[in-house]
Amino acid sequence: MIRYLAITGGVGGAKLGLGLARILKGSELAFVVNTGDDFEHLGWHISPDIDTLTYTLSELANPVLGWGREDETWSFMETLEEFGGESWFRLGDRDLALHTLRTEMLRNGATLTQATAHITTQLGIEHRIYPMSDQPVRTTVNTVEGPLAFQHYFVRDRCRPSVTGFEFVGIADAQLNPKLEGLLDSLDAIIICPSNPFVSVDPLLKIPGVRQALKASPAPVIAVSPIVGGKAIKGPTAKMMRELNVPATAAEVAGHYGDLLDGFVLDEQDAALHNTLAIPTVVAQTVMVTLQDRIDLAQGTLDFAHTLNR
Ligand code: FO1
Repeated sequence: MIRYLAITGGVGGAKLGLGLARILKGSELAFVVNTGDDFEHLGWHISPDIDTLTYTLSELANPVLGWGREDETWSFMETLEEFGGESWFRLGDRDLALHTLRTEMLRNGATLTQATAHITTQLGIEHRIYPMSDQPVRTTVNTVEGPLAFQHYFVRDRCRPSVTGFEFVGIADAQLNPKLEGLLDSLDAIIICPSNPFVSVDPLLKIPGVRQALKASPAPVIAVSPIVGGKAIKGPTAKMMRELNVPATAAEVAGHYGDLLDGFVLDEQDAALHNTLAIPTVVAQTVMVTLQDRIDLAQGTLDFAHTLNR
């Protein structure tokens, strides 16, 4: 029976996801993944956060970038560039096989959940990866230069424009992945991995009824801080917080999730915040460099979860 649900977004979330997957069997742990970063590009349906987790769990991920595949070649991109095509979003030759397969399945009527299950099974992944919703939700980043589709903000413009807020287009008509509804009552813990709270986790939490459903689950909800010593390990979380005029601190991330949380995992660099928040905290090494770091943080998070009774 699935006892643990991990909520992930991009690269940071997938790192802890790998640690959890090394400890818990496929029958015990499932993942729910942000699809707000998804987009249609050059004719393909791209689901970057699902793919980052898929490649990470199947140990095919590019170890330097964190996204895409290792041992990648770029003939398609180079040739597209020669034609003057759009090449800001780097799609490797091997990676394109996945996007082609998924796009074809979706065109033939499969849901994103079905396409993801097929791909992850083919890659030998024993854990279930559930898109947060089968309905399209598309994150728009509002900036001082105007609204930008998420990948235009993140990849094309390298997170340069100053952020003023976020919109999740389609959210009002999205439903939580029905595969998750039956799970929530029997969970031992819900773990929010160290992903960007604004653009990786909020899209899930803003699906109508989801926040309430997670809160109503008997399982404690624990978040691992994506902010360490005032900085994001990867990505624009700290920059976004500064631009939104909130302090770029772990305490602010905990405050952002508010009463959803039953516990919060702080990094050693933020040990001074221990016992200063309204909820229980634990201090751990959250900066994951090695595989053992990922496993240790996963184990520490699970041990902490077991101490929290709702
Ligand atoms: N991230 C980049 O910074 N540059 C890219 O060219 C890029 C291409 C890409 C292709 C497939 C894929 O699954 C992910 C890709 N990513 C790229 C990562 C991705 O866009 C972001 O990490 C997430 O959307 C943020 O969580």
